[in-house]
Amino acid sequence: MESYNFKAIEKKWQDKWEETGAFHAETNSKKPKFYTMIEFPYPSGAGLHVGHPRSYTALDIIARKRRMEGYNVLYPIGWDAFGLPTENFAIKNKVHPKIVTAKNIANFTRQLKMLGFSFDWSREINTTDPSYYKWTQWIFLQLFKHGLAYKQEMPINWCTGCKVGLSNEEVVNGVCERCGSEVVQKRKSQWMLKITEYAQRLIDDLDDVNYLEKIKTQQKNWIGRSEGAEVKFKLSTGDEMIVYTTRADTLFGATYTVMSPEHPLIEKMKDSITNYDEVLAYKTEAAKKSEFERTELAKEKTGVKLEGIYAVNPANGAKLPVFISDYVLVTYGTGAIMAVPAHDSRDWDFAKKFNLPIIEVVSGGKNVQEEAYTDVYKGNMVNSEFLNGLPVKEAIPTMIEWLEKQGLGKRKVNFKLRDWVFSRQRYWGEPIPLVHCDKCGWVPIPESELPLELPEIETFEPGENGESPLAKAYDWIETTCPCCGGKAQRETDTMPQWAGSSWYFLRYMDPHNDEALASKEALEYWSPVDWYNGGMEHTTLHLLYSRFWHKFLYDIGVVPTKEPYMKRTSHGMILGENNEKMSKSRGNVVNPDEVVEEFGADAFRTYEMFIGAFDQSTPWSQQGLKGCYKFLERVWNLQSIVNDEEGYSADLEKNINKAIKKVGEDFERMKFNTAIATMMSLVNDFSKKGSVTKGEYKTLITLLNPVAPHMTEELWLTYGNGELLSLQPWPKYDEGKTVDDEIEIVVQINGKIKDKLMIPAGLDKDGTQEAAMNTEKIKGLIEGKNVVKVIAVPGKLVNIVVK
Ligand code: ANZ
Ligand code: ZN
Repeated sequence: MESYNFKAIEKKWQDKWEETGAFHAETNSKKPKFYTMIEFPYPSGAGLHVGHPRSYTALDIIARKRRMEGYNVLYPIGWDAFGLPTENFAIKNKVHPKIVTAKNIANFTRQLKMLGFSFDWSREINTTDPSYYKWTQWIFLQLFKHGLAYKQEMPINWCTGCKVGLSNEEVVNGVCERCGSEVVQKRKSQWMLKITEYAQRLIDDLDDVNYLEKIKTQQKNWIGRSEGAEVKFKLSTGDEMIVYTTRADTLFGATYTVMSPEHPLIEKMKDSITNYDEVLAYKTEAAKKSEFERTELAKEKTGVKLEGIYAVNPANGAKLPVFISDYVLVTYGTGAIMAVPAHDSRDWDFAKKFNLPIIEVVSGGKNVQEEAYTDVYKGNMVNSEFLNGLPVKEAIPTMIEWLEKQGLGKRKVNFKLRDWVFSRQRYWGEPIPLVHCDKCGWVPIPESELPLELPEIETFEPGENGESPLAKAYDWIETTCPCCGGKAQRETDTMPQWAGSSWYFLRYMDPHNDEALASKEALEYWSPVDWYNGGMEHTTLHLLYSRFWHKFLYDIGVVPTKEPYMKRTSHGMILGENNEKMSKSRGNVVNPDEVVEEFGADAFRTYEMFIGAFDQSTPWSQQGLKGCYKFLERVWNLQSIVNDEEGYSADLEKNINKAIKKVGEDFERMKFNTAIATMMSLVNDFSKKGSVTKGEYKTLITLLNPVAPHMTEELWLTYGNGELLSLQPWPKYDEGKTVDDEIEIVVQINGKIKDKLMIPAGLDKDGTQEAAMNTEKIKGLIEGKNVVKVIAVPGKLVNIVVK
């Protein structure tokens, strides 16, 4: 027997799989289909991070197991390759982003192939490839034609140093993450997508999919459905101010009102506002703050009273002061609120600071002069005329009905979700396929002109005022209007990085189609994705965006299902040895190339799955990696004790059947670490016994194949049937042979072990308790005592508490 030489083995099998097309997925095969997918990587210059293979190995295990179970499996890979890091690298090093991207992809490809994932490489896609983004642009055009894309002025985070727009993630404590300069809010005209039109359906259809519960919850919270009412307040100027409230019941407790500093009424009423200068100064300050800063709860409240005007409470005619304050956002509800300091903490803080009255309208046994009382489940209405005595939950609808009857308000549902800012003033993204004509406005280019390719330009820096680098491509910009034939200009903004990933799962189904984003046939056969794994950080962005696009495509008859993904799971992060995030600056980044060089891909894969509970963050450990390598070596070395028998031996039969069951079930539940532990313990059983039948050994290496595919294929050459192990059937077990007939339990009295006994395995709680209480020894010990409590843990122990 040769020693375990992963270097020779791994390359050999990777080539073999590729040559034989072992992992090709065939559209319309007679087998049942199984489509599983990981979030395709962004090919960064840093190469593969050890975090990537955690997700990839996990679903590779599932994909490989499904193939063995007889499914036609699609497990694809591609590149989400547009985006900022590449563009910034290109700017700094004066190379074309295309070249940077190609280089990075080559490196990622080498690394992924080195790890032996069973991807169908013939379906590889790249979002920056014009034959791909042709369809990204096509989808955008359909959105535009259906009125779901529009241009609007939006405040963006603007770095005064870099002179570029930044995403919220790039702003840290009000300064630019890269250069440290002040970040201000700047208004820019941006393309927006109306994801809000799908808000309700994006919530409702979560009932039809099998996502981790925490993912559903995060999406629902992000969409933020809120039920309340809009209420009209007359102003002394004769204008009408509409507020949004979820607590219509508290209307009698409103002691002032607040408009957001950007509220359009302010300008309209400027002649009646006697301190308009002060108001304008406040507006300017507020404009500098990001929404995050403005809504921070702990923040000291600020505001300005609009002198010279007042609002009238529609319930009791009380004259209320009107303030502007940055804690009220223009983008939510109606941009104006009725403030009830007794029952809202933000209003309470504000009232204390500005010395405004606090009127209790829900009596909950707390002093509202000292703290806002916000509980809606406890307490009854007071100081509220016709509502008095009602609990909050009844007072809300009663008040809304009253308002509706008087024509003073109406029921209203709001969502926190905002429309999707879809413009980037950047080069390395999909050009937006629209032109602007002075006569016709925004006009889509003809579909026959897609893809609209990025023009070649010299420098990729954004302009002084943050225009896209494309704004300098004059020849490209100037064009004719498809509508009237007159002069027109191309849009110079490009799409955000989220565009290409919003539909890539469809392209994998039919990646080389140039007539459609995918054929009807392929869409029918492969939809939906059966199992999709990815990071929790994508729950509210990518996962929501792609559900939105998919629903739209469903509405216009392009795709056959309402939802893109049937099942969604998520993995935890892999941290540095000392439990911190891996990062270049900390110098704790583990390089997959080095790991594979020293221990091989199989050990790397095994360790990534053994490292800890899959859904939890876990620190890397070189020691743990070595342990996994040792385990594989032991599996390999078992060859020296394999005999010729094909069946299972009597004394190991039970363990093997149990292992098949446990490993299979654990894989399905993503309990990869305990599946591997089960195989480790099986290897121990084999070693202890000193001999293994060929049948037993074959089962072990088949179970291990999805985790460590190279080594097990090599072993199969010696023990198998001459075919690829990857395409052998998944082992079956005999349920009857997976249960222990009898197991031993201990019996304690007041926590001290007093007796042991054998009971039938699987005996329930009551049965276990009864058996334990009735042994001669225990009966004698508890005789005449007062049994206060019995705790029975089936299969383990019974503790009797006596006095
Ligand atoms: C009166 C009131 C009394 C309120 C009370 C709360 C408690 P959600 O659940 O998030 O929808 N609000 C409305 N529009 C706002 C805006 N543009 N900016 C900041 N705050 C706004 O919360 C709705 C509540 O948040 C509304 O109900 C309003 O305050 C405030 F005891 O109205 B409430
Ligand atoms: Zn025109």
